[in-house]
Amino acid sequence: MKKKQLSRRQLWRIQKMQDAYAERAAKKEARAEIPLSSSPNTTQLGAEQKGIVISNFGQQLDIEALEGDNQGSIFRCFQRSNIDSLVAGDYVIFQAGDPVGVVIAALPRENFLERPAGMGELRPVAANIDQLAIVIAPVPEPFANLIDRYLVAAEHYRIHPLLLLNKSDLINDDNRAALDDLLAIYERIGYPVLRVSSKSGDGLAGLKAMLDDKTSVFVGQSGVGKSALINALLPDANTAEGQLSEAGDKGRHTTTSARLFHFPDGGDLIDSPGIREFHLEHLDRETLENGFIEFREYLGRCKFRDCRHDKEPGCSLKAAVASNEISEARMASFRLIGQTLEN
Ligand SMILES: Nc1nc2c(ncn2[C@@H]2O[C@H](COP(=O)(O)OP(=O)(O)O)[C@@H](O)[C@H]2O)c(=O)[nH]1
Ligand SMILES: [Mg+2]
Ligand SMILES: [Zn+2]
Repeated sequence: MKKKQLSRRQLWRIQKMQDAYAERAAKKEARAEIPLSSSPNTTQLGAEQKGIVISNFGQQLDIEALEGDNQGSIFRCFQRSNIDSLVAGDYVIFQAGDPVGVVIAALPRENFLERPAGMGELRPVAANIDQLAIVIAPVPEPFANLIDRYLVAAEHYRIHPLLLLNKSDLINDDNRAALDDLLAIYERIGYPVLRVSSKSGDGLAGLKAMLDDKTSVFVGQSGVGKSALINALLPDANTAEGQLSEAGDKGRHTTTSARLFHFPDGGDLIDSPGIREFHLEHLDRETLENGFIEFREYLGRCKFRDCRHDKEPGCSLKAAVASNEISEARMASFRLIGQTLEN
């Protein structure tokens, strides 16, 4: 039974993707906006229906219908001016139209990612994200501190993290012990860890299963194989082109807006180079402390209420490090990130 359901679902996903590609290809200049003069003709708008934001181009958005006869089709839409800025992954109520429809309401978000927009402002970049795939590799050598920064952000934005060691084909006797030690820290505190290779295909089936039914974002330092992994999972390279290629974005001044993709085997990806930059500077100390999930049971137990878990006597976190309940490396990361906070 399960198997049959899965393959039906796969076929539906693939059909949906193919429709979307065909539509985009037909538009030729998919990025070119429909002229503003063609405002929605209210007499030709379809029924109100639920949709999801695929991408926001500024003045216009691509909305995919989630129900009705046109389910799976993508519609170019304006949004009513009383709606706050919409981002990839947002659920909306919209009316399809030709050439443009209209978004009439935004539905509540489960969560969202945001980035600094200058002047101390933060702007949402993607919404309703279930999972953050933090990609590392034997080469370039992983920085525990960077992993910990992503984890703090994931906890803060309430997104489930997943550690992905890509390039498992490059694991050898020289690097195996160090990689195992690093990953053991995260396995021990309860984070899922997967070893995969976009090159050999090793572990990709397990990864696909983890992505199924979820909306994921991939992050990690340059060169770890994020694009290679995403391309292996989203086989139609043409779709990915320009959207997933960071190289293509260098030297351009426009920031490519985040875009939602459907994996053919299930699950969604929200991607754009900008979405992979997580910022922590605006977080407060309490958020940072809680971002280290294994610290939580010790918080509030230090001798001093305002303990910075640094030089203070009677620090419960330092005692936990001394007794090996908290990893030394995680504690070092915590201190390092703490130094970068604005307040
Ligand atoms: N050996 C090996 N190389 C890989 C693998 N995945 C990616 N690469 C290589 O790593 C380099 C960086 O990959 P890329 O996807 O551009 O990384 P990104 O910067 O994280 O997007 C490229 O030369 C890839 O061919 C893998 O699983 N095994
Ligand atoms: Mg890349
Ligand atoms: Zn303390």
